[in-house]
Amino acid sequence: MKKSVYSICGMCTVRCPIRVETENNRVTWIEGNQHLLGGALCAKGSAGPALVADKERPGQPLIRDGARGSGRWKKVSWETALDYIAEKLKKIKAEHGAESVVLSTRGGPWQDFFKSFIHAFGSPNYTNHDSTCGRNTHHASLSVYGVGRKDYAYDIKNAKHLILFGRNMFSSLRIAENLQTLDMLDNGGRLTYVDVRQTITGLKSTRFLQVRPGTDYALALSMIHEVIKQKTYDKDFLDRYVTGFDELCTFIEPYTPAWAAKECGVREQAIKNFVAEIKEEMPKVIFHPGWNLSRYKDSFYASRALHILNVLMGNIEQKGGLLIPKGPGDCGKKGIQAINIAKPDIKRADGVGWKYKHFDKGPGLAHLFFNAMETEDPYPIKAWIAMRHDPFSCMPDPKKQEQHFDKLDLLVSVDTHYSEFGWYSDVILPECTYLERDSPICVQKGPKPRLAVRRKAVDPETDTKPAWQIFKSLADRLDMKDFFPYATMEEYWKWQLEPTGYTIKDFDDKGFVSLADNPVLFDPLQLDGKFKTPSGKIELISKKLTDAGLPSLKEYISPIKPPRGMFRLVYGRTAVHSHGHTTNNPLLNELMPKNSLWINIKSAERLGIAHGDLVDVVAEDESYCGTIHANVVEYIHPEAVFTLHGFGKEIPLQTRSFHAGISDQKLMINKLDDWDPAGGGINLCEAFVVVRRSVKNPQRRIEL
Ligand SMILES: Nc1nc2c(c(=O)[nH]1)N[C@H]1C(S)=C(S)[C@@H](COP(=O)(O)OP(=O)(O)OC[C@H]3O[C@@H](n4cnc5c(=O)[nH]c(N)nc54)[C@H](O)[C@@H]3O)O[C@H]1N2
Ligand SMILES: Nc1nc2c(c(=O)[nH]1)N[C@H]1C(S)=C(S)[C@@H](COP(=O)(O)OP(=O)(O)OC[C@H]3O[C@@H](n4cnc5c(=O)[nH]c(N)nc54)[C@H](O)[C@@H]3O)O[C@H]1N2
Ligand code: SF4
Ligand SMILES: [Mo]
Repeated sequence: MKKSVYSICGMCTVRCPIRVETENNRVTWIEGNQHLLGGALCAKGSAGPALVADKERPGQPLIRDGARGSGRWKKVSWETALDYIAEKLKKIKAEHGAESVVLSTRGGPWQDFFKSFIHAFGSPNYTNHDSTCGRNTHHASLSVYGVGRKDYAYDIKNAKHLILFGRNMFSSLRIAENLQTLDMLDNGGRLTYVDVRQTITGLKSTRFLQVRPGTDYALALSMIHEVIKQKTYDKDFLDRYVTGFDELCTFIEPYTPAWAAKECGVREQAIKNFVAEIKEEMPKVIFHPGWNLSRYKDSFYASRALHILNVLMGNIEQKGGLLIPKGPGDCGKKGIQAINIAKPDIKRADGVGWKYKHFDKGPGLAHLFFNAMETEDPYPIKAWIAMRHDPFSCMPDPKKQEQHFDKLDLLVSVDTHYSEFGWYSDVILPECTYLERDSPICVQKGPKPRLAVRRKAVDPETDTKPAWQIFKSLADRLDMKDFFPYATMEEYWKWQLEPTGYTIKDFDDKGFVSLADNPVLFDPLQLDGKFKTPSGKIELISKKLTDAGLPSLKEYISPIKPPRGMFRLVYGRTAVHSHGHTTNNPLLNELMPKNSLWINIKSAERLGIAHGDLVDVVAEDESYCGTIHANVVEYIHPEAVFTLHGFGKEIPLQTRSFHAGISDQKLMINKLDDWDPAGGGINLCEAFVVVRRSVKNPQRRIEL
């Protein structure tokens, strides 16, 4: 029988709206929701059916039957696996307290559900992936506006100029954002792109600025300098909403375009021309504050500088600028209900909220739990449940992480795949794929907010279950029956929608319920109350930072040059993979089976490396060496080498991705402790590697 269902893509965490066609419980077609994306879908989204059909995924619960990481598993029933975990958790709770259990997930609209589970269990220790993703930019946003990074939407379509610092948006995709950017370019808008290497985004840009790695802060400071010098700022906006402008003017004095030109390796005139251009275009100018711009020691300050540039443009709540996302209340509608159990009043083990008061308490900082594991301060950590999170891929130095995790009594992975962490854990609970499950209704805020829902397209063929059912079944065994008092998702949806007057049937026509016919805009002259800083103003000098003993306007410090014979390792994404969890997807693996090492042509010549040669990439302490092909190019800065994240996996049951390419996180030795005290993020781009021509080259073998 043929069916068509609107749903939400789950191949990455962008969650695009989709329509899925099925026939006899098989997915036959997926496209982007015509009403929102005009049918557009990315390569990963199109590979959803291959995910469902992939037999190299766990098809039933597994309990470890050998040493951790040995790959020996016992296939068990759900009853056995859940009983096993519940017994262990009860024992841990009795002996060490509920707070010794950590639950990590991938953030996003459904995180409250998992947060509620761990809170109901009695632990405050919910965390997520973000300390290696957008935490620095999030904290930068909080420090300037008092609201987080997701509390602004970018009206790119109506902008005249979009400026991206390492936001490689045509590889690191969000389809809606890409469509808007293409529209902006078609309408004559400009795109300025800053990176250490040329990319697809750079190729589409109107100005590409190649910088020395780690010097974004210098470039942004010089832009602020020139903007102030050329009086390219909105004085009314500053007078109305902003504090600290005078301090900024004094601070910025030495950071001239001429200075930045030397520091970053760009032309002074290019910076001046750029500022002259935006003078004509403001306020329809958007400085993207970065997404994963959390990689150098000063990326938090670089992001703050980009936020400050937006403030100078006076672009908030302006067409073509930064829009405050609207929720149901802003459209005169009632919001949905969602389960949200409060955090128990216990100190977090990562120190966030008490030791580190300037960080957002929500998910804390995942890497700071390792310290608690090591020192048992403020208390021991005994169990870690990773739900849609792979700490070994997400955080650097997995070997070091293993040593920490070895101290724990229970490691659980709730995953659609064997993750690197799952392979090392004690129990794997396989979730069915996004095409095989329903998920709670969520609010998608924006100028035109809507309610959206993921609906099951096909039934799982293997013995896998949706996460909500897994956690409910676990909660029932832990005497937490009130945690999720619903037997089915339909029941929960009904409860969620109660205040709104809508029913789930209202989602049938388009896959979502629109809460506004036209974009809702606030009056830009009436933004008081929208900034949640201590003063209620946009704070260029943040009180929170000052209280934490941190500067708001930090002196620029030049990044160190790589030690002799070494390169700075930088990483990123490709349009055809999502981190590490699609590299074994049969279709996507065919498109890109492994990564390569981008290296500057001059550096390569010096090392006797030709394009296509195999090269060894060696970690600082030589504990990891991966061999891949060299991609010798002119357009990467000579101090850096670049590789794609998500490869070099070591799970034998995933035959396509097994040892294919190299792992960037395994090259990031001792980086778990290298994090930014102001932004909270791990400094992933502060690792150096040795590169040499490999003896595994076929020609070299013949010579030998
Ligand atoms: N296809 C696809 N799309 C994705 C994802 C995915 O896995 N696959 N993941 C999503 C997620 S979770 C995130 S966080 C975003 C991340 O999206 P982005 O924030 O756009 O980040 P990346 O793709 O990691 O890489 C950004 C670029 O930073 C450059 N870079 C390195 N050093 C410097 C520097 O010093 N200065 C500058 N200006 N640039 C530098 C790298 O060369 C790289 O091109 O992508 C999202 N979109
Ligand atoms: N060295 C290095 N480190 C990085 C990065 C990098 O580029 N280089 N990128 C950083 C960034 S930006 C991010 S966002 C993080 C990402 O880090 P993670 O969030 O850990 O990575 P993902 O691969 O997106 O997903 C984690 C796990 O979720 C599983 N999964 C996928 N779909 C589902 C599902 O529907 N249900 C369940 N239960 N599980 C599912 C995957 O199989 C995978 O094992 O890594 C960060 N760390
Ligand atoms: S960007 Fe691609 S993979 Fe990600 S949600 Fe959208 S369609 Fe799916
Ligand atoms: Mo991310």
